Amino acid sequence: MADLILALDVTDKERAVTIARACAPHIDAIKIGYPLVLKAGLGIAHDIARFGLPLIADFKVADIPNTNRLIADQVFAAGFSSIICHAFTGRDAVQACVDSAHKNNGECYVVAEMSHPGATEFFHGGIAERLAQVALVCGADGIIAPATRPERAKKLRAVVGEKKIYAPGVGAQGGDLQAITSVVDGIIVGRAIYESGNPAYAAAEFSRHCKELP
Ligand code: OMP
Repeated sequence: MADLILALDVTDKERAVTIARACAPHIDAIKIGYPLVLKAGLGIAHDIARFGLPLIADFKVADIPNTNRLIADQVFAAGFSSIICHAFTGRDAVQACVDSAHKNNGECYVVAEMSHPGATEFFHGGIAERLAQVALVCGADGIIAPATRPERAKKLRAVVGEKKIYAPGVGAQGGDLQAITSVVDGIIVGRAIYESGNPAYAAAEFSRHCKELP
């Protein structure tokens, strides 16, 4: 059983709100990031948060600690409940995001390994494991691991233990829903829901699989 997180990467504000409203009964959280916020403005966070679901800010924050803190504080002031950051910047930078999140009763997720084909160029060879270790040391709430490589998500599970793992890559990126759901705490799905003819139905179907599987 895993949570279903909708990656709402549409850029039209009205469409985003319509899809969020339609999918809300079937999903456990909504993730938005640069595509929607840069077009619709940061205020879109409040418009989406009113559907009552956790709202994840996917800005993959990757700056010096002070700038990370300034970014994260704005994210939580805007109505988000979680933030995603990178960890290659080092422990102090990740710690700034984690501290801001916890000060604001929110959560921080750290990218351990990405889902796209090119991610193997830098994340493999022990790097993802080290990034996951940074998440642990900093007290982050969880990591992001690839649904496109369930065997890697399993390896990262061995590093983070009970910490949450959210996995993008099912659907448009070709990840196998069945193979990943038993390994992680949540799957992140975008295009396979919001580009489908009936996003609410697609979300309900993903949700049914997420909740049915062990
Ligand atoms: P779809 O490929 O349309 O399902 O969207 C996946 C979502 O997850 C997008 O918002 C990506 O930016 C995000 N994502 C990845 O696809 N791969 C990663 O490694 C990390 C993320 C993420 O941090 O959410």
